[in-house]
Amino acid sequence: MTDLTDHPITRRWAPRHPDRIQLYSFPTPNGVKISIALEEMGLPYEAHRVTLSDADVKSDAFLSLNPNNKIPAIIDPDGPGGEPLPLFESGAILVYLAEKSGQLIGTDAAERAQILQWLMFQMGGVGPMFGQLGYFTKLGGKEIEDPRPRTRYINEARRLLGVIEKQLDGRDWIMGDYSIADIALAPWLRALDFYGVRDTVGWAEHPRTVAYLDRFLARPAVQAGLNVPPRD
Ligand SMILES: N[C@@H](CCC(=O)N[C@@H](CS)C(=O)NCC(=O)O)C(=O)O
Repeated sequence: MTDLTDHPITRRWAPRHPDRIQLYSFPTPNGVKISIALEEMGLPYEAHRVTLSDADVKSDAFLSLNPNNKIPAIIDPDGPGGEPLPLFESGAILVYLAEKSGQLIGTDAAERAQILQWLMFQMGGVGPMFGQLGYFTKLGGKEIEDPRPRTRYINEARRLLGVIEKQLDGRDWIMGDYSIADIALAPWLRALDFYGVRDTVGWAEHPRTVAYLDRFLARPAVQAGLNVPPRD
């Protein structure tokens, strides 16, 4: 691909500003990571609304960008070597954007490695576990009578909250200065409210985590990115 408009996704979601980073997303905890990062880094972008319905995420057009049928995904028309770069998986996109902008990924090799460590903690632990808790509590799995899946994810969410609470002792952000690890983590903490499980997981017993989420939500770039693209 030498030009953004060569990519099949542009036939369904046409760029109005082909010089900007194209974001294909929906305002879920994974989706808003990227709009928030783009806002924080001041990178020009254009957001396209890809809903979670099969007609969108499982369309041939979207699968041409992410064969794993999940938002978010991007195309940077000005990728490495000036070539367009398509990318999916929110963690990979965050690292790419941080390296492109030279922001929010630490200032030396040790900080960078530890920021990536907390980013992976979110990607492999908090996201999947909180997501399953939401599924078995509020979404499709809430009618399932067997208590074991719900109990497992409640216990795991509580345990992960305990890890975060301990890490935030004496820290404003999860590792060093504000970084892509916070942009990955905090939207998932916010989702506990949406899933209606704050009391179940003992949210109020984690005061440093409560203050951390408030600190995150008070950032203007976070507020700007939270509803991008609009839900409807
Ligand atoms: N590991 C992926 C997870 C992305 C993900 O789970 N996206 C959800 C919305 S939050 C989605 O697109 N679901 C649609 C589907 O699975 O059909 C990432 O971090 O980008």
